[in-house]
Amino acid sequence: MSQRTLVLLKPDAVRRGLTGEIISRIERKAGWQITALELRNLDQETLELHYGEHKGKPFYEPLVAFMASGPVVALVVEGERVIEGVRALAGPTDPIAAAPGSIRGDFGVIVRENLIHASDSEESAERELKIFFPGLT
Ligand code: D4T
Repeated sequence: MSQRTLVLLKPDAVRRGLTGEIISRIERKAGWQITALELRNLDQETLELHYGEHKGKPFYEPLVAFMASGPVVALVVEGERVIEGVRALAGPTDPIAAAPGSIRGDFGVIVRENLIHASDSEESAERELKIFFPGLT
């Protein structure tokens, strides 16, 4: 089943020069295509829309500040079971719990700076793609 997902390489990934490494892991998956890619700074409105479900939680304000602390790379990736697949490449939210071999497991230490966001369901993908790439058909 071909799907489309939103991927964000977070400011820590950009600052640390890991975007090429992470994108190449995505590109190596057979048949997946990167159909949009942009380096951009995220404004407060975009971040509130994207992370609205976490508003009110103790980690929300520091999370938004971190996500606005430098540019991110936003990508659209398309392909067979790509929503589940990019989440598997990323590993779980806590990088210490993430298995070596996953992006978070290989490069991350703290939960907030976990390098990558990837949509977690078809509904999230649809919602998030509208926020980040509203021109997409
Ligand atoms: P994202 O949404 O960035 O792909 O991450 P996850 O899907 O893996 O995890 P999430 O939505 O639960 O968390 C969003 C974002 O918040 C940061 N975070 C999370 C944090 O700083 N402290 C916390 O305790 C949690 C749970 C990390 C990812």
